[in-house]
Amino acid sequence: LNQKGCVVWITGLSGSGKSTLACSLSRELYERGKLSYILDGDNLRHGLNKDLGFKAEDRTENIRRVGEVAKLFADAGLICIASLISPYRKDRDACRAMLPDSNFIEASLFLNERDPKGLYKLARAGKIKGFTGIDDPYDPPLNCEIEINQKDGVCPMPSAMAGEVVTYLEDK
Ligand code: GGZ
Repeated sequence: LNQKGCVVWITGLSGSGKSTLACSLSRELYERGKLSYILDGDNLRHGLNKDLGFKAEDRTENIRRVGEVAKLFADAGLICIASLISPYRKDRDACRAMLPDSNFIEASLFLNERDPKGLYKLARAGKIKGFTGIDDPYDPPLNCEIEINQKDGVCPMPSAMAGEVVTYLEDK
């Protein structure tokens, strides 16, 4: 393999576009001959993490497990793309600490709130309790490697967001 393993950890609120970025990034990497694998929070909750809910301890365990699996993929030489809300800074930092410095790249997504699944509406109506960003906390990263924000109030295209990450990885 002509690549070094690492973990690209995408954090952000529900609906911020984490899965979209993960897919687009994986495609861009494939086009450059780089092997990646996506660990998506929402998907893993159907299998590996199906015993976990959204209490603080469960979220922490969710992040810990995904961090461990991501480390295995990185050890195997893949670019592992983890996309989870991962709301607590201490949990993300614990995953960072599992890897050698520079092999953990944290990308924070801050796009204007979208609500494709209508979850915010339900949370605001009190029909989902403990929803991140409504009545459960989100600690934004303090100094992450990559920050993706709206530009002039416009969401960047998925390929442009992925491009920012690819550029970072190429520069490294
Ligand atoms: C946050 C929730 C909740 C609560 C269900 N809080 O946008 P989605 O719908 O498709 O993806 C979200 C997913 C979050 O899973 P993660 O494993 O990424 O979360 S964490 O990192 O916090 O462990 C959302 C849905 O689950 N969802 N209930 N209460 N998101």
